[in-house]
Amino acid sequence: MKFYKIKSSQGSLRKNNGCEKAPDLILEGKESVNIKINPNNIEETNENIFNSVDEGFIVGGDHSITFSCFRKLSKKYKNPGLVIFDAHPDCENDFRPPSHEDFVKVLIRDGIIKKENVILVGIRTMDIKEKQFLQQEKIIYFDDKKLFNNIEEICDVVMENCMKFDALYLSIDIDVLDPAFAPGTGYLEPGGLSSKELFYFLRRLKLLNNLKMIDLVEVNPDKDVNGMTVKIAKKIVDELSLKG
Ligand SMILES: [Mn+2]
Repeated sequence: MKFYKIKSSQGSLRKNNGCEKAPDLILEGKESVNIKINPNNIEETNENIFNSVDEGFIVGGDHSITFSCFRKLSKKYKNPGLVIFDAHPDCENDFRPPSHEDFVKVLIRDGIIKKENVILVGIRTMDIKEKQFLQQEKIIYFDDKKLFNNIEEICDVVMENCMKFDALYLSIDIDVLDPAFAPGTGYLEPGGLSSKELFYFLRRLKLLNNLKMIDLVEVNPDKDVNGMTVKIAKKIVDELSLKG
């Protein structure tokens, strides 16, 4: 599997400065492609991402990088889908260029993805505008209440939906995990998945033949405790990139 580093926190609205340090730590010892960043120009960074990234595993960086990575996948396939593990729906505004709080809404509004091809897992904090957007647009999402005691059945539903896509993009915002497991990130949201629960999902999702692109974002080494978030991030990379 090909690895890419996107060392940028430019789309984090200064709320997760430091997450640009994560790729070097998480992909330590793995041969990877460094995407060129212009720290003063996010539009140029986004263009570089779009031009340089391809199928494989991408480590960020803030969540806005998914916008350009998914855009690339959408040029190669007719019916790509996106499964996002995240505490937040990232549908707040539709700023251009999109920030890490908006990129899902912008992907939908700009017609880069069909709204029925978006699946959100692990949502537990959203503002009223975001809730209305998800409901109006009938976006498939599984919040903390739906997930409670129901992980296996929800995973069945996610898997069934994913089989309809000709290419699958899996995006993991580390804040989907409970802060007890992953404290090194920008927004600490209690009530998240345990690492065991996340690994259950990932072990099943990686069996899908249409899985083409994966990203892992929002890990912030500056906010980490005993390096545990970086460690779990490394395990996520290994789990998804190694066979068996
Ligand atoms: Mn996010």
